[in-house]
Amino acid sequence: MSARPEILVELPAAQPFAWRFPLERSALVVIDMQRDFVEPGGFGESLGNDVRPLQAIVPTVRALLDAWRAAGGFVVHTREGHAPDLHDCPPAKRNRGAPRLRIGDAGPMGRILVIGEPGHAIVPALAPQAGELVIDKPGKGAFHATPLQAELQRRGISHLVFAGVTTEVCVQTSMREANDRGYECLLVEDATASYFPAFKAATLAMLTAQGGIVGWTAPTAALTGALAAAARRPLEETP
Ligand code: TIU
Repeated sequence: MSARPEILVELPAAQPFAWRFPLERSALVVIDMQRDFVEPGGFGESLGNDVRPLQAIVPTVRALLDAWRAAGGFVVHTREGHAPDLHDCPPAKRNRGAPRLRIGDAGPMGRILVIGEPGHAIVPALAPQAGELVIDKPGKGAFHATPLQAELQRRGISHLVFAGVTTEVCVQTSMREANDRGYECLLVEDATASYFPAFKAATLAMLTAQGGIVGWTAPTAALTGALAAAARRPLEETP
């Protein structure tokens, strides 16, 4: 029996320098592409935000997902939300600020950020498929109070490619948690969005500063092109 050669996906133009990842030990982690953040009437809008910058990335995240799935890569989706009795929502989170609707209040898409409500669902275009992991998280980070670390370790995953919303809140928190746990991390620049474009730009810059202190970034086209090239390579190299 011959071992299958490891597929290495090369991103020579990643920031702050070239990145490569072994596809079979990598996961695409799509953070919180939920109706509550992306659509009018949800949590994001209740905080006073314009959701249009988040809506704008849905086709790009879909293109990334399509390419990752076509390459046979493992996909993780996260959803921020709380149990109906809100036992996992600290008062410090529920009572913060002066939103129009608080977590647990009834809105046009059901109770805000409550598991099982329509607004808690991932937008239909990015719905999880069979075999993909869905992580429900009560915090901003994907590792806090979730089984994510155990699930990744069980699969031998060492490299994480992040997409989703919002760049400086749940995506950045999750990437920092992952970096501290020893994962090699890359954020896909145009497959993430913030309600505040300046915060997105600052986040991309601070993650990659100081020699990639938190990780790397690259655009979707670099990922999709590299995945396609990696898929072709073994065939081309076969005499
Ligand atoms: N998913 C996520 O980023 N949760 C937030 O609350 N983000 C905000 O930007 N408010």
